[in-house]
Amino acid sequence: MKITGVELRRIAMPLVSPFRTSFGTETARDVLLVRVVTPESEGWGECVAMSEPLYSPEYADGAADVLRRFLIPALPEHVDARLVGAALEHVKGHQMAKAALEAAVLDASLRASGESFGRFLGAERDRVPCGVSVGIMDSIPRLLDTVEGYLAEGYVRIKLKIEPGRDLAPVRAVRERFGDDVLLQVDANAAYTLADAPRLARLDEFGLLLIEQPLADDDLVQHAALARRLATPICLDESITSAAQAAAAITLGSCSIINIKPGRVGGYLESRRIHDLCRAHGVAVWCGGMLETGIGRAANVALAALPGFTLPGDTSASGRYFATDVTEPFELSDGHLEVPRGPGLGVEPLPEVLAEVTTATEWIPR
Ligand code: OSB
Ligand code: MG
Repeated sequence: MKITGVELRRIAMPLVSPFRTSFGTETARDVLLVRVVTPESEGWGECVAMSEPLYSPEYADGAADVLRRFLIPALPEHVDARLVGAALEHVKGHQMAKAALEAAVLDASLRASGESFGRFLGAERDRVPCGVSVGIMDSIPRLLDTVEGYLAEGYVRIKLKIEPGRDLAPVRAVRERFGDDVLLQVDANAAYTLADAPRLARLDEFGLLLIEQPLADDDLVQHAALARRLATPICLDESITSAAQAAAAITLGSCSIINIKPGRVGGYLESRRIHDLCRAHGVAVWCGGMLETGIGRAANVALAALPGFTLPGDTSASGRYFATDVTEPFELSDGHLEVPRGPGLGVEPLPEVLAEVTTATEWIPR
């Protein structure tokens, strides 16, 4: 497939409510979209880097820079979507930027051949069960109202963001109010240290599905030590940046569950390698989220339909994030989202919405 050029487009997407984690509060999503143009088709990729390097070292301006200067120029003139990863491998890091470019090339190529993302990846379901990630709130009554609303909408699993001091009380309150049957998990975004093990062990009594990324990104050995002291399974997010890191974490016993975010690991093909590895080792996986628009969501939902994704993901409906999505909205039905069936991602940006939210575009010819 010959690439004519690549567009980098920035869009500003206000969130329906502020999203607070242990690393900061988001009120809007500043998204970098990549559009690959070929003579036959075009393809879209969403870069999940946030505007500041607080969740990961990547950030949207940095991703645009590395795409423009190093990644787009490294694509061969005729590119096979399956070989994009290899063509970008000499550039270290920058997984989110690489993932967005690979996704756009894949989308263009699949649209040209008429195959859907899900079929290409090996999806075995036509819809996926959805969880929802609930930000840290100033008050427990507000948190309970929010959780109640999501349960009423049909979300099948609740994830509470936690941080030191805002952990035991919110979890206890949600259990007391909604009972032990609610699938409940927590996400610390690396806010604790191994010295907090006794406090984290107090979460054991709440029967959580998992605790996500309690310790720092590079603390695989300490996560293994923590895992030996907790009954609650440890799930890693930030620590898993590649299939090699996933293999190391499994070998060390750092986690028994992995959150797969395609952006964080460098793409959907690397995500599938992690899925295959985890499946072979009996490690459950689920699809994480980065507050994506419909573009990234379409691909995530396709990935989440692979057979090893045995836990509900952070693949929530469009309305969880945005009043108006850039694609036709993804809507929850009986706690599930449907996997798009059309060629490529099976969705595309709505031109009027896209124009309205665009803050900058840049065309990089080949
Ligand atoms: O740690 O999983 C995380 C959002 C942005 C950055 C990191 C995380 C999250 C979420 C939201 O938890 C997941 C989603 O609904 O997209
Ligand atoms: Mg997380």
